[in-house]
Amino acid sequence: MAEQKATNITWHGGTVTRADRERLLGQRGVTLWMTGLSGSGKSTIAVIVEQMLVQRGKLAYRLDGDNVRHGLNKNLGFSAEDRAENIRRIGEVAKLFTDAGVIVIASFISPYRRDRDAIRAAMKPGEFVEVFVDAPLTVAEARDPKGLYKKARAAIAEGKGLGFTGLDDPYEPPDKPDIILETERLTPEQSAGRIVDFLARRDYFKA
Ligand code: ADX
Repeated sequence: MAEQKATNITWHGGTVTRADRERLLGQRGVTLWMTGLSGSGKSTIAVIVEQMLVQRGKLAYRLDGDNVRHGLNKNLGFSAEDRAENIRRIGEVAKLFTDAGVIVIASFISPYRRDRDAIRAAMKPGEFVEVFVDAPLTVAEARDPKGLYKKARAAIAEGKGLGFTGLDDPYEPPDKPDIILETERLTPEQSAGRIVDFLARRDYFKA
C-alpha cells in the first residue's frame, strides 16, 4: 500500500454534486471490474459492453491493462509489488470516473484477491461490480491471442521464468463475484449482454 508522502494538504470540495452529474447523464456511476487470466476474453467483452452502452445513450469508458501500461503505469512491471501498484492506481482512477457518474469498464488480470478487495473496500456499496471472466487455463492458453503463453512456456523450459499469470505466477479467482462469465461456452456478445442486463436490472440506467 502506498504511503502518504505529502503533508499540509487539505481536501477542497466543490458545489456540483455527484447526484447533479448523474442526473445530467441519466445513469449511476459504477465500476465494472473484469478480472481473469490473460486470454480469458476481458478486453474483447469490454469493447462490446462499451459499444452496447453508448448505443443505449449511456456514457461508458474503458480502462484496459495493456493500454494503461503504455501511459499512467508505464513505469510498472509484473512483480507482485508492481502488479499491486498497477491495480491501486487504476482503482483510484476508476473511483474518480465513478464519482464523475461514468460507467467504468476496467479489464485487468488483477490476479491477487487482496488488491481487488482493497478497491471494493475503498468504494461505496454498489459502486464496484466484480466480473469474473472465467476461462480455464487450458482454454486461455489455447487461444493465446498475443503468443505470450508460448513465450512464457519457452522461457520456463529454459529456467528463465517470466512470472506469467497462470503459469509461474498465481491467479486467485474471486470468492464471490457479482457476475461470472464462462467464456468457454458463451460468445463475447452473450457475455457482454449479461453485463448490460445486470446493470439494467439493478437500476444503473436511472439517475
Ligand atoms: S495485472 O496482473 O497487473 O493486472 P494487466 O492486466 O495490467 O496485469 O496486464 C496484463 C497484460 O500484460 C496481459 O494481457 C499481457 O498482454 C501482458 N503481460 C506481459 N507480461 C505478463 C506477465 N508476466 N503476466 C501476465 N501478463 C503479462
